[in-house]
Amino acid sequence: MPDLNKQFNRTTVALLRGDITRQEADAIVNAANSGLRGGGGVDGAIHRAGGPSIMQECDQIRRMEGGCQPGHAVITGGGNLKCQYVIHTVGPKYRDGRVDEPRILRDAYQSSLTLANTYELKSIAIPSIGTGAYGYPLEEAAEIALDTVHKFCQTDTTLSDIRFVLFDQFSYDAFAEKFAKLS
Ligand code: AR6
Repeated sequence: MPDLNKQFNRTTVALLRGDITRQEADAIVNAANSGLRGGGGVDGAIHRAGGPSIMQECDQIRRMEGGCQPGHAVITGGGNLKCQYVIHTVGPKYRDGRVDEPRILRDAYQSSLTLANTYELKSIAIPSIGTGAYGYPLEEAAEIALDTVHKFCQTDTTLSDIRFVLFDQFSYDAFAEKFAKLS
């Protein structure tokens, strides 16, 4: 299946299928929990592949700031990963779509991108936040993810390479369908 990409302003946005822990980028984004305590899914994979230094930094952030609220983002080093940083963000736990889930999901992407910009990063790889253990319906989540990134690219950003790394075919297809409609 081909990687898809489009140019939005000065940023190339790409979709690819794969394991985000294998990506070379300035930063990869983690779909974490508010306690920054690790878990399953992409979070588990990142801590396993990245080694213990990432959790040590998460422990420190928890002690200093109490963790990371849904919709917010924090940054650590990349440990053994092929990235300098991991940006940890927290999506909403999906209930019925009426308790602020869309805004929180949008904020999770926006906070991650803003943090990348603050660190003057050029490349970032992002998974589908919230659509695994947290249960966000995939099509709606894909639309929010891509719309947030699309709008972000209209701002003055240091990011020239934003990659969505989708783990499974369902996620890739859902993102690809929404991506085709963006211009
Ligand atoms: N690379 C890219 N995407 C992945 C990978 C990977 N290696 N592994 C899984 N995914 P989830 P959430 C996809 O559950 O819904 C954790 O326990 C996965 O197929 O990782 O935000 C945290 O600690 C799905 O499409 O994140 C939290 O407690 C997407 O990543 C909670 O889960 C998101 O699934 C967060 O849940």
